Amino acid sequence: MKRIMITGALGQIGSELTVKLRDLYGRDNVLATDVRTNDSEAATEGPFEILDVMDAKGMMEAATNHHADTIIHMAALLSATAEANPVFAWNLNMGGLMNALETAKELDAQFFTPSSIGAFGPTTPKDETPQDTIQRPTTMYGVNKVAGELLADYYFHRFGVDTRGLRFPGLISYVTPPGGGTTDYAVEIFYEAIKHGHYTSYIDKGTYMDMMYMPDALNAIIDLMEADPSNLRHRNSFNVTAMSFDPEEIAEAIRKEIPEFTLGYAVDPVRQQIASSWPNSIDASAAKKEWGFTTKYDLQTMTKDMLNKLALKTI
Ligand code: AKB
Repeated sequence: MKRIMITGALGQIGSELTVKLRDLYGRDNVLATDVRTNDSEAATEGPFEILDVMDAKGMMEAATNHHADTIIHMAALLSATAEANPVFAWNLNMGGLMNALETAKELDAQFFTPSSIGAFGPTTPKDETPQDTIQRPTTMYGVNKVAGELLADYYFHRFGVDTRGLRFPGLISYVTPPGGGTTDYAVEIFYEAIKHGHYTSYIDKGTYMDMMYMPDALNAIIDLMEADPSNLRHRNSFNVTAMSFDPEEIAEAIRKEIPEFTLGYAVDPVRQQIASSWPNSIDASAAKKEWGFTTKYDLQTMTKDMLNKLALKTI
């Protein structure tokens, strides 16, 4: 049975991934860590430790004591927060990643960390962005993600660490809200639709970005980590996506469930500029070919599920 340690376990992905991994591999085999704690299932229903990913010694100790054979490194600042504090973002995103890779190297552990559509930039082909293409991002987050992909490849080639990663699009979930991302509007819109029947978008109409529903994202992580390494030509990181839409299209999907829903705009120049530098839609064919990536949810099925689940939460 795997022995997994997760960093950033109380974040948007980590809080659901921890629960799913405990269901799959056994509660006590999954150590959740984060710089803070709360009363979520990830923190309270299984092994949990406070860990700052900048603390290399603390990370090594936690992983060694847990006898970890798999490190899942999720702790990072997202794009908008990183842009507001670029020096801190570099130190946290790169320092944390380096410590996690060193831990995986010392313990001969398998390694996963997410990259992002943020690893692309304005000179990248915008439509059906290929797996292997120009990566000259113009955000600190993007710079961190490209450097992180290269670093993870380096640890594979130089030290034989079994590093794997996914370039995630915006992830949509009803469980834990994201914080500080550019794609967060596509989550907020559902909360506001339920609460007020109206949403004011900080991303402008006509701005297309890739998105995926959280259950598909969690399955993608698990499937990639379980994939036969002999089939992997790429490692860090695979393009994955389920859909691409602009604010008008997601509003239209919501209107099929809540006909009176209205959408307005108050565009935030910082996040709009980030969004405009990212692809409209990425090509996930390498992930499909090399380890069988699939998704279950499209825009309408995700919208229906999100609204149903959020409505139940607010009762
Ligand atoms: C963000 O918007 O920063 C993230 C991402 C696409 O990596 N959701």
